[in-house]
Amino acid sequence: MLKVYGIYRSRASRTYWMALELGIEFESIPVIQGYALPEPLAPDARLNTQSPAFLKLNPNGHIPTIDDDGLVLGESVAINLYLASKHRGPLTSGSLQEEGLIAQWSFWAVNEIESQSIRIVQTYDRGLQDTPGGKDTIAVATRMLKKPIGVLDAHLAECEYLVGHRFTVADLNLVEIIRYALSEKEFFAAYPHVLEWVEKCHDRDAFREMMARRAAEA
Ligand SMILES: N[C@@H](CCC(=O)N[C@@H](CS)C(=O)NCC(=O)O)C(=O)O
Repeated sequence: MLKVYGIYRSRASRTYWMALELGIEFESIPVIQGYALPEPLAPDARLNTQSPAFLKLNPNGHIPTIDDDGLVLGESVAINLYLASKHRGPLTSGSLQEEGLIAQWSFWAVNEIESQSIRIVQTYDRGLQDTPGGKDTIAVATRMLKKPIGVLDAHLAECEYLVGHRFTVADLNLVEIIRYALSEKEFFAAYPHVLEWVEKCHDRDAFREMMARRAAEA
C-alpha cells in the first residue's frame, strides 16, 4: 500500500489531497518538520525530518516523501504527477498535449508562485503580518506575485480550469500553493477569475476531507 510520510500541515497536503481525489488506499506515517521541535535529535523525539531513520528514506529531509511498493519519491509535485499517471482517470492527461500543459502549470506553480506563497504563509504563521518587518516581507512577496497571478487570471478568464476544461492534477498542484497566500485578501481581490477558480477547486469532497484531517491533526 502507498505510504505517505508527512503531516497535513505541510507541502504533504498536496499528496494527501491527491490520494483522496484518486480514492486510493494509503497509510499516513506522521513525520513533523525537525525545526518545529526543540530537540529533533533527542532519542525520544518523534519522527521528524532530521531523524536519521527518515533521512535514510529522503536525504533531503523533506516531507512529503512516499514509498509506493518500494518506489521512494520526494517532491510533492513529482509525487502527484506520478500518482496521476499511475492511477489515470480525469485528473491526469488524456493526450500528449495535455501532458505537456499539466507539466507546464505544475512547474510554473513551483517556479513562479511557491517561494512567495511560502514567505506569506510563514509571516502569518509567525504572527508577524502586522509588524513592520512582516509588512515588508508581504509587500515584496505580493509585488513578485503580481505578474504571474495576472497571467493566471487572464488564462482563467478564458478557461474554467488550467488544462482540458476540467479539474486536473495541474489545478491541484497550483491551487494548493496559492492557498498559502490567500490571507492577502486585498491583493487577490484584483484577480476575480483566480478567486472563482480557487472556490471551485476548494468545493471538492477530497479537498474538504484533506482540510478536515489537517484541522484534526495534533
Ligand atoms: N519542494 C518540496 C518542498 C518540501 C519541503 O520543503 N517541505 C517542508 C515542509 S512544508 C519540510 O520538509 N521542511 C522540513 C525541513 O526543511 O526540515 C516539495 O514540494 O515536496
